[in-house]
Amino acid sequence: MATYAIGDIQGCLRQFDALLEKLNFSALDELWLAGDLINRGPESLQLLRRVKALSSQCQIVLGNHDLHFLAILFGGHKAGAKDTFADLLQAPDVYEIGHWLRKQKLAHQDNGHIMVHAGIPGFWASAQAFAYAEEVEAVIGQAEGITLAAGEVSYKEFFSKMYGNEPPRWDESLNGMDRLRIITNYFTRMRYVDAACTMNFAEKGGIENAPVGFMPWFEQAPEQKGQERAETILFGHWASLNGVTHSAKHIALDTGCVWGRFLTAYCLETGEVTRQSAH
Ligand SMILES: [Mn+2]
Repeated sequence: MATYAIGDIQGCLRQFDALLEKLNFSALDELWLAGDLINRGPESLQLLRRVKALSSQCQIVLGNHDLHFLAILFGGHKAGAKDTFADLLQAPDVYEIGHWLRKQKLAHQDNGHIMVHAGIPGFWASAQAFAYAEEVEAVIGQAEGITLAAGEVSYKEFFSKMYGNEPPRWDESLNGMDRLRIITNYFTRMRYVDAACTMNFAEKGGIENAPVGFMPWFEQAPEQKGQERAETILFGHWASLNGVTHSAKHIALDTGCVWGRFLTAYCLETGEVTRQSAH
């Protein structure tokens, strides 16, 4: 049995199927999917149906594009001009898919590995990061029709107020929607941060494009010297890294399949990388 982590599929069903075939993926193997399962690519609906059917063998973390779909479905937002999941929004099973998708996680860990879509702030110890992820998961994955305490955020309210770049940096005293939004932004949208872990959302280039005063999140030092994370972090989201982090503890899985490059699988047991060309 093997565990394969795969980066941003973004509706590239054909390449996903070809990659599984290349891996000889069997009923004994497990898949870790690093989010952004959909959007920009051609087959978001069929991809989600395929992954949902495989879900007993899948660990999934949500990416910004997955959350964007959920914000349209449950938060009253409209699709944008660049969105390519009209088929999904019109499907008879869209709510069944949406309710299943909103019960997925922001962070998953097992066997010395952590998977997130974008990253984890350097100054969050792993246990802390998982506690924050669970705060958001508890809201977005809420059971239907439960009674909320005063001040508690419903999943529909979360999806209606999810968008935004504020607050700009972490503060433990944040609460309500501001707290949920910044936790979600760290896990699903972060690329460059400054020393105070303020996110820069404008720059999307590679490591060498860091804006003045900013660094890739995975180069940020831990709060206390000697507190380096024990786990290896697997992440997607940052296609322009093209798999390069210069750090054995940070595995970048998004190699831009939807932009005509590759879909990448990383075997957790062997460290072997398998690639499927977009063409
Ligand atoms: Mn992303």
